Amino acid sequence: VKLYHDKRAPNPRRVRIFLAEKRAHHEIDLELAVVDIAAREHQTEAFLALNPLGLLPVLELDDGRLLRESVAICRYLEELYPEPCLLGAEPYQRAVIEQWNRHMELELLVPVSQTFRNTHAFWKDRIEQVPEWGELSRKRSLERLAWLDRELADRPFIAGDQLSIADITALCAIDFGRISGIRITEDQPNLTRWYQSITSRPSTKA
Ligand SMILES: N[C@@H](CCC(=O)N[C@@H](CS)C(=O)NCC(=O)O)C(=O)O
Repeated sequence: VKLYHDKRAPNPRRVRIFLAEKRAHHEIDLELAVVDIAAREHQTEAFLALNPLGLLPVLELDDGRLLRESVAICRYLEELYPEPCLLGAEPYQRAVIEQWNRHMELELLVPVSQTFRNTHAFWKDRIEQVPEWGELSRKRSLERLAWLDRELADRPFIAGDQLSIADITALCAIDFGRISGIRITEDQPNLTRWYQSITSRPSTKA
């Protein structure tokens, strides 16, 4: 089994952290293969044969079957390797985790990524940028960090009492914000406490 990833991109990192949490409990035979976005390796014919969208991550099974979309890959890993449970153990908990993971994707990772794509020089000759949309997305990202700080006042993790995929998505989004100057601020104690607790986990170095 092979996971195609890029070392700096947030979506592949979500899967690497998820996998590292699983590897603390299970032997998992999985090889990492770098596809460097900066070097445009994701636009080569060889990679487009794996994913015509040219997006990472992609999981390739030993029999050649392919899976893309971070959450689909994580779901597959969760089914094969149930410990620790990161997608929820019973119906309500599974739904709540899905809810929070979608919030972290749509309310945080999307605006953070849109800020980077539309304001950063890295994308200048790669995509058509709309700087105004980038600035609106920056504003949205900062508003969402303030909202998340309020949400975390009454619980240790984003979807409740236990680590879940929602924490992994949030961490990858927040760390990815740095390149665009989007950061947790000093007046966000709950988010700061959550961030310190999450980053103390060895998996987050993945
Ligand atoms: N929803 C997809 C998003 C995949 C995605 O946007 N990947 C980015 C890296 S974080 C990518 O490959 N970007 C290359 C590009 O936009 O050219 C997932 O979760 O897998």
